[in-house]
Amino acid sequence: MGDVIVIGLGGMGSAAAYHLARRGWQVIGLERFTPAHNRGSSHGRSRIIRQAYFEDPAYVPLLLRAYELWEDLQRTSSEPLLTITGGLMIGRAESSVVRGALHSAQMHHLPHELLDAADIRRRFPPFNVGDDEVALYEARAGFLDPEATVRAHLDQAARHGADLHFDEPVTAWESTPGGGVRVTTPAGVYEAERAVIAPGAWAPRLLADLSLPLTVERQVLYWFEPVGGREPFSIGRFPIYIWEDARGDALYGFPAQGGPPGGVKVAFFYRGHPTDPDRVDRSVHPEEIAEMRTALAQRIPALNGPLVATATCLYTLTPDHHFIIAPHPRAPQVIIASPCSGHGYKFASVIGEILADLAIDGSTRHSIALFDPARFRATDA
Ligand code: PYC
Repeated sequence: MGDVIVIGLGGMGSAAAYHLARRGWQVIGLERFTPAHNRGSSHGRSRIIRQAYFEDPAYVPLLLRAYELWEDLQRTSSEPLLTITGGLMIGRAESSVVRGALHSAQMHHLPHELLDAADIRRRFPPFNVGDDEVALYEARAGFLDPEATVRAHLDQAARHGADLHFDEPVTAWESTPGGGVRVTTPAGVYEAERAVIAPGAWAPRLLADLSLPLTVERQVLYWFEPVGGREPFSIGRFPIYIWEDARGDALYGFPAQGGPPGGVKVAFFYRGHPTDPDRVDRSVHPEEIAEMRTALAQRIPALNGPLVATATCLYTLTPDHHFIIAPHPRAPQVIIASPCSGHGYKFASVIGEILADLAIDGSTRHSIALFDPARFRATDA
């Protein structure tokens, strides 16, 4: 067994630290903030998980393994990590969410139902769908609690001997002449045989040598109190959903979760603005709230009640919205895992396993060809 430094202990890094430590490697974990903090991309109490993946059927085998690993992690935790609620991909029949989800469901023989507008209104009354809208319903969809899952991975990593450091930002890393890695923080210099770099929105800085075409965007999350009470939005009655409109814009949300901050969470998918991760405007502006209220008034009028909370979070986007997971092209002892482009959290458990495979063996049984940074070779000079 060897030693490995994991840079970034958010969704992906905490999972990698756990899988590496569980396989007997000496892990040093370095995180710039506190455990399960709210400054990056792994907070806000809920993240959708689903199998009929509209983005690309190649993600489905990874999702099936991610579910197994989340269920394993759940057995170690006293907090609820994964809640199955059912999920709807709503839009016109030709929308990318409906068409893509159906394609993945058919290709991978995933259980699903196709609902027309009348079915959607009857089964899920809060959705004010148009007559030309349909949905793919998937009973196995649900949500993960990102803060609780990060805590669970960190607890398990520590239980297997990982040495986890918080409030310790990495300022530089380099390969050593012996083929290892040297990592610098304000508190010291660390050396190990291997490293996993999972920096989320700090990837453009920590992976600057690769000139990856990445954009970091600020996104807004909203929690509204339903007008007629939460019952129609309760788990068991109301699913997770992604709802694409005729212009291709999407709204997504969750059932009422219980616990802070209260209300029912909803957000726009991919309606962010570029930002610097160290200078994010964390206040939410009246015009942003008005934009969400306009969407709710049209689509989910019963959710357009008092606004109880807002939060901002960060997406780190590639041009094609597929991930980057690979050995560093010029330092194969360093594994890079990032930008998950706003749809990666559900994969954190299996990405942790993949990162451990790559760090230890240099290869993985999982298919990760879609995530090769060489697809951006023109900019990877
Ligand atoms: O991956 O399902 C998802 C998702 C929805 C909104 C943001 N991510």
